[in-house]
Amino acid sequence: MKTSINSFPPLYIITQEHISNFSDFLKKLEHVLSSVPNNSIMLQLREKHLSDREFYTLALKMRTITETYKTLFIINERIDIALLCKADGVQITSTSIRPNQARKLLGDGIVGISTHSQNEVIQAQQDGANLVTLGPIFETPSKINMGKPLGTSILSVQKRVSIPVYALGGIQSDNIESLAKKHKNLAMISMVWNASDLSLMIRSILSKIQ
Ligand code: TZP
Repeated sequence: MKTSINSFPPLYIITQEHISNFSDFLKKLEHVLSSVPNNSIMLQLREKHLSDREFYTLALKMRTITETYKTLFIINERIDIALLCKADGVQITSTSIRPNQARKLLGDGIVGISTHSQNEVIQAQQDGANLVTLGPIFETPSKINMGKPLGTSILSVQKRVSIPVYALGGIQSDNIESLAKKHKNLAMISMVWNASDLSLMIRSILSKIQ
């Protein structure tokens, strides 16, 4: 899929590292993507517990579904697998190979960087990243070794860069309303995947940020 990388969706959903039953997960994913407008979410596959072969198999199937529903599909860290499954891009960290090196492999694919400070955001843009996640903004149940929450004021860095800054970490029903009033690009794991009705949850989040 070729979607303009200048118009990223407001909601970036990252998988929860719990996928074991691929066919159930893929059915759920297809149901969700068929119920939200095309290109309203971007999806990242981040399942570090899977073997390379399992990860690739799942990525390939997700690529088919995301292509059908015109959803940007990003692979966490594995540039080789992103290339093999023709994903739209990769998400790497601020200590991975530099974005311009990743770009030599990916061509015009999306390069996202996970950042944890304003300086890292600015550096990511200078290095040619297309987007960043910045976090953890709040205390998060999903990743305990991420360090202290950064708080929402750090998101003012969005004014200093032209690439989208996705707030990540600890976004939940008790803080999303006030966060969404200040900042429109949100990334999340548990709030989405722990919902009993995934489609309803995603539509409700989109109504707050679109
Ligand atoms: N990086 C910074 S916080 C985080 C990652 C991967 C976890 C976010 O998960 P949740 O469940 O949305 O708080």
